[in-house]
Amino acid sequence: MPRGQLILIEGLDRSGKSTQASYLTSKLSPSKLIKFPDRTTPIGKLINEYLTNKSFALNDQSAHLLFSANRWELNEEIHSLLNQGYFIVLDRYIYSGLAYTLAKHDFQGEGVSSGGSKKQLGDIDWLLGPDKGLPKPDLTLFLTLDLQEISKRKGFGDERYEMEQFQARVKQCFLKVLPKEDNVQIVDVGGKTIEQVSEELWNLIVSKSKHIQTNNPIELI
Ligand code: Z5A
Ligand code: MG
Repeated sequence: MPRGQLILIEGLDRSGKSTQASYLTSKLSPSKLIKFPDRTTPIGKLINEYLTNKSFALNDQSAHLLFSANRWELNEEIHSLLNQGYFIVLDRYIYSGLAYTLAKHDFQGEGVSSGGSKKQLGDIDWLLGPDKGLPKPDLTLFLTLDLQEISKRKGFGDERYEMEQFQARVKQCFLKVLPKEDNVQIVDVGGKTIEQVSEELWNLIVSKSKHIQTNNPIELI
């Protein structure tokens, strides 16, 4: 039996990832939505504390490793579902891991990052190290939009990284770390309704997913 497909919805803060990831999951069958960070696991609970409580002290390297460890917590489940033929829709994954930590490397603003040495935060090999061996997405759809539009969206500003200046840095870092491959598509969602974005993403999935080699095992990072 051919394996299922691993489809990643990545993007900037408030770009509509969760809205679109649940819609796409409902259109695909059989399917499962997996969101990172998964705040329900033992490590996910620590991450939730880190994101929602700005006085929760954790150095940047440890925070980076926790986000990766959270992905490893779901590794067996992802493999098992793919082997059963499921479409898995991921809401954030390794590129969020890379971009947010890389953005801290030379960011001076308050409240985002810890003190201490930041040398490793600018080293992409170091950043990618803990994710090596995780399943590699078959298709990545990256949602981007203008920063002014992001900050107007509901809920922006509640958590640790949600400030406009830092998000500008994150945007640059995402564009730096996203592989320039045909199975990584950048979608500008600015000024589009939820329904228009859904249609665009669905069309991309339909056109790209027929080229995914589901008789081959899933590639690893
Ligand atoms: N993080 C990290 O540092 N390292 C890692 O490895 C990982 C994550 C995996 C929490 O993530 C933080 O973790 C995140 C990165 C970091 N920090 N930041 N910033 P999260 O995924 O839990 O974050 P969130 O709180 O769910 O926000 P979000 O994911 O960025 O939002 P979203 O999912 O992209 O958007 P949404 O919830 O679908 O929509 C937001 C609002 O906009 C909502 O009111 C929608 O109705 C509205 N919306 C959506 N689409 C549209 C359109 N097209 N038009 C108008 N309004 C819209
Ligand atoms: Mg979300």
